[in-house]
Amino acid sequence: MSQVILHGVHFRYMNKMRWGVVCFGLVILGFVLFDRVLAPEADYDMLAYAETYRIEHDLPMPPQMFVYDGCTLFPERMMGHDFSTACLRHDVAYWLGGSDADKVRADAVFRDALSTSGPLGFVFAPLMHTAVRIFGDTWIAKLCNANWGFGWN
Ligand SMILES: [Ca+2]
Repeated sequence: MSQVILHGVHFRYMNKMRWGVVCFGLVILGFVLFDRVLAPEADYDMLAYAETYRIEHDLPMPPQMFVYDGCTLFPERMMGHDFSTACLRHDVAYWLGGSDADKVRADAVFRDALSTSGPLGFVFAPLMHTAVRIFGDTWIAKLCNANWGFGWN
């Protein structure tokens, strides 16, 4: 008898877990869609900057054109901070891609730029740096076409 009850409790728990996973997935999907709708478009100056960056770093031209989507899954401006310059440079580096060491460097440059972006830079810099270190080369970034080396997707 107790085994049946335990089994029932276990079953209900698993059912809730499954719903939790589905809801979490929907929240992430909604967040991604919301971010994609608000994403800015790459203007001529951004494309020129990307090309200059590529030439300066002596990197090959990826087959896909550069696309700037703002700070991926994060606002470009908030609480007196403007992250757009840091995010643009970071996006260009991600568009071009390269080795793991190149990614570590690109993420470090991003962190340093964020840390001087405003009074709370010391909070945002480690937060966003950790996010790009962990998710920058995963399916989540790929879902946004913002993964490491996305010009080569
Ligand atoms: Ca981005």
